[in-house]
Amino acid sequence: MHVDEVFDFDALLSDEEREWQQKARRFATERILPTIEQDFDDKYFRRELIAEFGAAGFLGMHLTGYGAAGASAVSYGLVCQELEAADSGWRTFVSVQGSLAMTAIAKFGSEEQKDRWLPGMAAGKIVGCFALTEPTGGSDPAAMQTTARRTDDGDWIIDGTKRWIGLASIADVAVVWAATDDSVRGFLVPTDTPGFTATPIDNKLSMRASIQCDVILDGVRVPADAQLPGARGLSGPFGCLNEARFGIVWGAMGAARTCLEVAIDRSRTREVFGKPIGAMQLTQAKLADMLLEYEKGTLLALHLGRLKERGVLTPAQISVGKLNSVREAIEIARQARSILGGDGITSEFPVMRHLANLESVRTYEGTDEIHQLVLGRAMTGLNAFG
Ligand code: TGC
Repeated sequence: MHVDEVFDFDALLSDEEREWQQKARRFATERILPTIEQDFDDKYFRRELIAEFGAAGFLGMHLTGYGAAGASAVSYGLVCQELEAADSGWRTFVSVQGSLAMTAIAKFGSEEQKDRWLPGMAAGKIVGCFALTEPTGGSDPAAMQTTARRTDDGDWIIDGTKRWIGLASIADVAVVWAATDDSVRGFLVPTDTPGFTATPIDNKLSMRASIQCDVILDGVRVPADAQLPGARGLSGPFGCLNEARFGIVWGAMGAARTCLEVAIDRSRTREVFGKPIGAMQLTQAKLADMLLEYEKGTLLALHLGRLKERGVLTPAQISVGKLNSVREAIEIARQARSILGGDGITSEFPVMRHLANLESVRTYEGTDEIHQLVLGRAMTGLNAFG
C-alpha cells in the first residue's frame, strides 16, 4: 500500500493535480531512479536530462506565458514532492531554474528580458542560476559585498564573489544580486561575459548528483538593459526565495516518503530474534511516528498550497512549512536508517543519500534558525536577528 492511501490524500486533489503528480512520478521512476545512486557516487549531474525536464513542462511550471505551463501552486508542489522522492538534487535543479532564476525574470524583468530568456528556460534549452549567497554566509543577504556601479555611458560593472550557486558552471545566464549606490538590484549576466567564472564545489558529501559553485565576478560589464527594472532592495531576491521555499515544503516530504516506504518494506523482511522487525512493537512505534509526521507535513504543504492559490500565503507561513518539512523529513530519514540497521548506511538503500541531501536542504533557503526567528518575530513583533 502506498503511504498516501492511508490518509486518502488523493481525494484532496483535482484531476489536473493528480496528472501532474503521476507524470512527475513516472519521470522520476524512469529517468532519475535508474542512475541516481551511481550519479551520487560519481558526483555526476546528468545535465542531458534538462531538456526532458523542459519537455515535461516542469521548468517554471507555476509561471504563465513565455512557454511556461501555468500550473497551479499545488500541482507544482506535487511535482517537487515526486522529484525529491527520487533525489533532492533534481528538485533543487527545478527550484533554481524555475522558482529562482525564471521567477526573478518573470516578476522583475522587462518584456524584452522575458522574451529573450524565459521561453528557452522553460524548454530546458537555456539554464539559469541565481547568485545571491556570498562566501561569508547566506543568512544575512543585507551584508552583501558584491557591488554594481554605473559607468558614465550607462553600463554596469559588477564585482564580488558568490558561493553555493546552483548550476552556475553550466548556466547560460546568471541572475546576480548586487549592492548599488542606492539599493540592491538584480542583473541578468550571460555567463560568457568576461570576468564571470564559476567553479563547482567538489568536496560535498551531500547533493552530490547536483552542482553548486563558487562564482567570481571580476569587473563584469553589462549594459543598462541587463538590470531587472522591477527589483529594488532585498524584497526582490526574497520574493524569489519564497517560491523556492514553497517547493521545499513539498519536496522534503517526498524524500521523507521514500525513507518511510523503504523502512516499511525492509521491516517486513529483516529478521531479528526470530521474527521480522516489523512485527516488533518498538519498530511499529517508530513507523507510526514517521507516518504521523509525513502525513502532517504533507497536509500542511497542501494547506499552504491552497493559500498560495488564493494569493494569501505569507512569508511567515512559508517559514512554518519549510522548517517543519525539512526538520521532520530528517527525523524520518534517521528513524528509517535505524530500522534498516547497518544496511541503512550503504547505498543499497536510498536512505543515507536522502539524509545527507536533507542536511543541505535544511541549510539553504533559510536555515532552521532563520525560520524560527522569522516565526518568533511574527509572534512577538520583536526582531531577534543579529
Ligand atoms: P530586511 O533586510 O529588513 O528586509 C529587507 C526587505 O525584504 C523584505 N522581506 C521579504 N520580502 C518578501 N519575502 C520575504 N520572505 C521577505 N523577507 C524580508 C522586507 O520586508 C524588506 O522589504 P523593504 O521593502 O522594507 O525593503 O530583512 P528582514 O529583517 O525582513 O529579514 C531578515 C531575514 C534573516 C529573515 C532574511 O535576511 C532572510 O530570509 N535570510 C535568509 C536568506 C536565505 O534564505 N539565504 C539562503 C539563500 S539560498 C541561496 O542563495 C542558494 S540559491 C539555491 C542554489 O543556487 O542552489
